[in-house]
Amino acid sequence: MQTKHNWTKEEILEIYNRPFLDLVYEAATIHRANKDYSEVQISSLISIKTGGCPEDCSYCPQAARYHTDVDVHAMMKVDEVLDAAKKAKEGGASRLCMGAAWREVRDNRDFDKVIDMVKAVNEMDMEVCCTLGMLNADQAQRLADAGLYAYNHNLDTSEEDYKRIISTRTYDDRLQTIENVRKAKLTVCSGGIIGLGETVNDRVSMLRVLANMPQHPESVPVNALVPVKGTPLENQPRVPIWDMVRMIATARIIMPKTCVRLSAGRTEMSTIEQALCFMAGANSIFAGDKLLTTPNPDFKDDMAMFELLGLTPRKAFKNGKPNQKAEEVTA
Ligand code: SAM
Ligand code: DTB
Ligand code: SF4
Repeated sequence: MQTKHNWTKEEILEIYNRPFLDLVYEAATIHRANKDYSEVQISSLISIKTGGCPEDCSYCPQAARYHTDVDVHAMMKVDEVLDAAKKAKEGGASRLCMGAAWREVRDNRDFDKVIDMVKAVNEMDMEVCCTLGMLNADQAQRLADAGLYAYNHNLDTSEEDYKRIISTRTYDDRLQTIENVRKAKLTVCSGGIIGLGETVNDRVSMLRVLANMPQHPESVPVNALVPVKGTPLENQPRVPIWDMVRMIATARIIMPKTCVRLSAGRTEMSTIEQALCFMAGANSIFAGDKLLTTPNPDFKDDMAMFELLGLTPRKAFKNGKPNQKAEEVTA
């Protein structure tokens, strides 16, 4: 299937606003054209450096300027990360995503440590993902050389709405890092959050930026805001499940080969609600009892859900390693 990269806002808005069941039916039909539609990719998150971040992302419990209950933690040791990776693998995860509360990567001893972590987890035959903030081209290449599989860098919201949510960096900064990640031939994981007080137009605008990239991100996380006490968005109401399903279905239709990740917010969702998300084309999740700092359903419950819904965890490196592939990774 050819992917399209010249979507207009009107086209995406028309899809997003379709009658709910028509939208889900169309997304499910596209999803089912993929022979592996019942496979779900499982990633486990680990916060290798927690809290104390200089940025002002208004949703984030790790921003130093907000007074949240998050305990600041210095960099974890390589051995601790390996223990967590082992536990995640045993629980069924094929990918480990290491997150750091950094604005950007600096070329210092902490980055050297991350490189060691990437090498060691890669040797365990797990896909390794990092989310460390902004990267330059050399840093992206160093991560790729160490065996990194994917880099997560979310757009979070629309360009128009960005300043309301984050003022300490620009949309262009975000796009530049994604370009650096692409140049190093890493796979791209980039998506956003709904429930920030954005409009439908903002959601569509963000999806359009993702879908019009020269190559679609291999993974698009759709997060529902987890409102955290002490952050400016602590009183935001819970995102309606209908909006979550609409976002997932729209992403599935406009980026048919991408892994669409049902990300933060699952603890507030019933199994039936999650089933609707999988029906609408979600084919990856974060599993493990914690996201970065907030709770997530535990492995046991997720495996019971997989059993009930007839889903299977996807094996690591199903599409080869990023530096070996000639063409776009398929979901
Ligand atoms: N500091 C790096 C950065 O900002 O790219 C990496 C870590 S940051 C915590 C990764 C992503 O987590 C953010 O881009 C945002 O999408 C998501 N996130 C953070 N707080 C969240 C919340 N309260 N609810 C939902 N998603 C959240
Ligand atoms: C993504 O899109 N969601 C994950 C991961 N990428 C790094 C993070 C969600 C964080 C939710 C808030 C927390 O646990 O701190
Ligand atoms: Fe820092 Fe990332 Fe949180 Fe923003 S989202 S405050 S950059 S950890």
